[in-house]
Amino acid sequence: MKDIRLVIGNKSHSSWSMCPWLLLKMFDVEFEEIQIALYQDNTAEKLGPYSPSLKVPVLLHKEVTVWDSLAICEYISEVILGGAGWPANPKRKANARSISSEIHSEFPVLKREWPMNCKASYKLSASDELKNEIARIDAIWSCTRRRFGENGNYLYGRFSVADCLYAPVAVCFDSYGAELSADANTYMQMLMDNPFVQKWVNLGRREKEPLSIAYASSA
Ligand SMILES: N[C@@H](CCC(=O)N[C@@H](CS)C(=O)NCC(=O)O)C(=O)O
Repeated sequence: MKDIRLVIGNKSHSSWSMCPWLLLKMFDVEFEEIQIALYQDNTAEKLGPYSPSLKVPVLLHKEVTVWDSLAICEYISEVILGGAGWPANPKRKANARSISSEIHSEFPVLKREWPMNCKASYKLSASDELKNEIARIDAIWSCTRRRFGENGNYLYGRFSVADCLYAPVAVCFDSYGAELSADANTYMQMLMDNPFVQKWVNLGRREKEPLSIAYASSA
């Protein structure tokens, strides 16, 4: 058994699982992936031994259990990467933590109306509420790139936890054809070209549809 184990859900739909998975992959950390199919009759029974919240993702490291995607990314950065998951400069780190918390806790309309589905590739219209949320994300991406992105293609130049949190958003925007500014579109395309994002999306495309989602989309 490996020292680090990450419990995730279906790659096709589990946006939160993607965040710590991408962080571990980008920093070349060896880990064991434990995948549990969501929305099945036995999902809670299978998650029970690992997850206090009965949700994914969960990180198991030696005697420590961490759940909730942002807490897991914080733990990985601090304990496994020696802090390298965040920009080193305190001002940039504070900014990166703010935009990561914002996508984690806000944007209810995006999460409800345009949920991540790696298999989806069709234009969806956006309600006015959703357009406002997309505009806010566009501003976050464009301003962060302009202010802090001088040393690379990611939000703070080199890859950070903030990019992990926004990678599932890029998948949603790409799937449903979000209308973005040129700068935000360039960042979205760059995330979609990341080899580990591509790997996640391709594996997600090959998965069987979770039952409840299959019912919902055929109703
Ligand atoms: N705030 C949590 C949300 C976790 C969450 O909602 N996970 C979903 C999959 S992406 C889940 O486990 N759903 C199963 C369920 O609700 O039964 C996080 O950031 O990790």
